[in-house]
Amino acid sequence: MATPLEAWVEEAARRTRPKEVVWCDGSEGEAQRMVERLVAEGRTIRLNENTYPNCILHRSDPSDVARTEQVTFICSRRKEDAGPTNNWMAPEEAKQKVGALFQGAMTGRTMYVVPYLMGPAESAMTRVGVEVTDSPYVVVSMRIMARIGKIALERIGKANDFVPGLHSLGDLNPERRFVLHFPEEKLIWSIGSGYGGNALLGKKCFALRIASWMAREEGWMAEHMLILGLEDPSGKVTYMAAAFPSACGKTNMAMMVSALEDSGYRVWTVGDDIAWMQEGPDGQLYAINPEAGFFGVAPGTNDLTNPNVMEAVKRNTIFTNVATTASREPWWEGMTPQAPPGLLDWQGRVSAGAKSPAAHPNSRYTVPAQQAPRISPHWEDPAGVPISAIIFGGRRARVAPLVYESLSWQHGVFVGAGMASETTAAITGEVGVRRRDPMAMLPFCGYHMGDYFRHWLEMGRRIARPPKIFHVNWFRKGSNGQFLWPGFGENVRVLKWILERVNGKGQAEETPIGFVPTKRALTLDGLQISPENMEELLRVDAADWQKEAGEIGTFFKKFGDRLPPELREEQAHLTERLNLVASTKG
Ligand code: SAT
Ligand code: MN
Repeated sequence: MATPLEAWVEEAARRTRPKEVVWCDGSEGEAQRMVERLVAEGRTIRLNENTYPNCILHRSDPSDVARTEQVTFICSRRKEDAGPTNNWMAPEEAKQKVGALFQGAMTGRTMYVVPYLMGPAESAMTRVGVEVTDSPYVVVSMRIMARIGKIALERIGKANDFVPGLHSLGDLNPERRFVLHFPEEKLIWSIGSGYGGNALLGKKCFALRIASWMAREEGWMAEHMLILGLEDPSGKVTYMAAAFPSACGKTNMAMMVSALEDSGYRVWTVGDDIAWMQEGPDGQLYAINPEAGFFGVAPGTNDLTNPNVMEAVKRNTIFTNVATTASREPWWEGMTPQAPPGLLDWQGRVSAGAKSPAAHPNSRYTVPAQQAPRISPHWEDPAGVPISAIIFGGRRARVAPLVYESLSWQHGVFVGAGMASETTAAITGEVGVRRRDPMAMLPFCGYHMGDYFRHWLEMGRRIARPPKIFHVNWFRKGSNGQFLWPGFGENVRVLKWILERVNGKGQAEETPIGFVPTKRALTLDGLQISPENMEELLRVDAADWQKEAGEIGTFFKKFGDRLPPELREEQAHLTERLNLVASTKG
């Protein structure tokens, strides 16, 4: 008798007709054989063995360089369960239409079976997935991003409970590219892309879209959040989780080298992209990082913005779509002030110099988490780490101050639900347009977002000691168009204030949008910043916020009667508080 896993793999093979089926064990030898295949295929090279040992560069198809939200679907039985923010396709229609594309899609290719764990091996919060794929690049990437092979098979053996994911490169034609989620079946189908979140099915597809559905059913949370620990001078570590849209600096923040190290504030990395959280026995919210590696944006990364990752990516790293120097080292815009001579661009052509970027704006490094110099000793703790603060944020050139604290959990949910950010190169489409991105989950919530807000409110009522909720904005600009805040390691100054607020200290002024630090509350020693800039960074402009509140109200209309009434109330309260300020001033 075949096990359910064997039966599913056989069915996948019958459909896609590969020339062979290889079960991956996750070993180093296997990874080296995959790299040999990749090199033979011609789109992958080994980098300089002396300076970047065991590192490769993969050049993806030029039409396949970012996540494609327009071809990402939630295939729930009922359309309304996918909600207004997701693309929806009926499950039968999806199976027919995309099933036809899978028919014989692996002819002449090898099908790899990759069992994987999302979460530390010993954790009760950990889940199992199995991805079958015809891409060796996906296999070597999954080996870094998740815990693959034997370790996962053992866990399936016991419970026979896994999320299957069928992936094929197909013909890489964007017209025939689909990323499908069947949440009721807990099944993923992806065809036509070999890139990042489209193809590494453990990441966005499982750990966010499918997991968010499971989390609502089972009473936990699957969130697009980094996790970090902030150590204070007494040695105590306080954990925080932060949600920012793709390519807004989650990895840099999680790996931050604190500007306040000398006074005893250090940052420990737990995760850079996804948090699975559940209430612990002591009534606090506990988080695990379901991933085992970082898939970070390369451009802009350097010894100042993220020295920890610069150190981490010097070995055992996969680079995707970066440029290469004459000595076969990776390079990207912002790595060094000047482009080195003899550069090849991300497609392997002689670089056109300043005319177009040598590295693709969404080029990436894929690096094992344990190589991070400041990886937390608790990053694989089966119980997770207790979260004291949840931080929302985005890229906002205007309006949102550097930091503010919500007035309550319910108000914090409103803050998260009304979040907006300017789009980045992480997704196909226009860059720099502002879009509402609730909890940074717009592309990742696997069900109706109105129900998702309700689940957040419900969690707040259930958790005995819920974290405080904050909002940050590192990206506010002055009238000259320059960033007002230096960002990166200096962001620890904001985290320090958040820590103080968590501990019932930290000076704040109550404004209509929440608690904003007083002028003296932020530790600014050693930082060159003018008092005017500081003032502008913390300014809450009533007129700007009236407009913002109105836009949030319009956005909320999308959710119809599935919008929890609490959020409509919060929106009305914000408007009232703003009116009050305007009338007392006027
Ligand atoms: O390509 S991914 O979806 O993994 C990266 C991102 O958009 O955050
Ligand atoms: Mn992400």
